Amino acid sequence: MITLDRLRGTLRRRAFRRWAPVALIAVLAAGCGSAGAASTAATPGMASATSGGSGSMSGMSGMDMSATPAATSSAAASAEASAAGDVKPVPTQVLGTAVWQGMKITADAMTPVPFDIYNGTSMQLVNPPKNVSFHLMVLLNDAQTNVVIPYASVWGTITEGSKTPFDESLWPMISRYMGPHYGNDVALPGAGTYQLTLLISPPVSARHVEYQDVWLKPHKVTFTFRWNPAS
Ligand SMILES: [Cu+2]
Repeated sequence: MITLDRLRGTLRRRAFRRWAPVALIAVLAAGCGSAGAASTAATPGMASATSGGSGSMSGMSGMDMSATPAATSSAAASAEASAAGDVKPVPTQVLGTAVWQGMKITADAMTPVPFDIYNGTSMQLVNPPKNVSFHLMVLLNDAQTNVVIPYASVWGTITEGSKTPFDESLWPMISRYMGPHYGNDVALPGAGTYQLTLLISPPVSARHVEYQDVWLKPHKVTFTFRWNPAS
């Protein structure tokens, strides 16, 4: 005899199976107090990212908040790209890992995804840009407990020699299977060896006292990775 609870469980498992391979929608947790103006709703730069004033940011030219975020520039152009279904699956690939004062920093590449940006009032769908390569996900975890560390901000810069195909703030993002992370869709010009630099700005939040002496200044890490687009 099937009880209501068991039926619910079955339905839930079915839904899980159906959606598990399709990590579709990431919804932004908009803790971004500065994004009040509707016109800047798509700017991922968090107020905290600019507060460090640290010399380590000098190389990150894109800190200028007036720079056009990919979200706005790509949203319109990519609507067709997505509709055309030309987004290729990308096996999840680790681009690099590092540990900073007990914080594990992991950069992953995975299949590009559309995501919704919620600014507290309205929702804006962002489709992957044309010629998108992958969804860049940066995960910050306590290296000891593996618990996610939210409320930080992350700037990502990807270079290849003198070229800089990506230089943007990553969105604070939540998703069912990855939890809180920092991400954006990235378009690279092609196969090659690239350098990914992440500028991690400290979590801006109250902290239990075990975290009172760590992550107090922006921190930069650089990974070298090989990108081979699926053919
Ligand atoms: Cu994401």
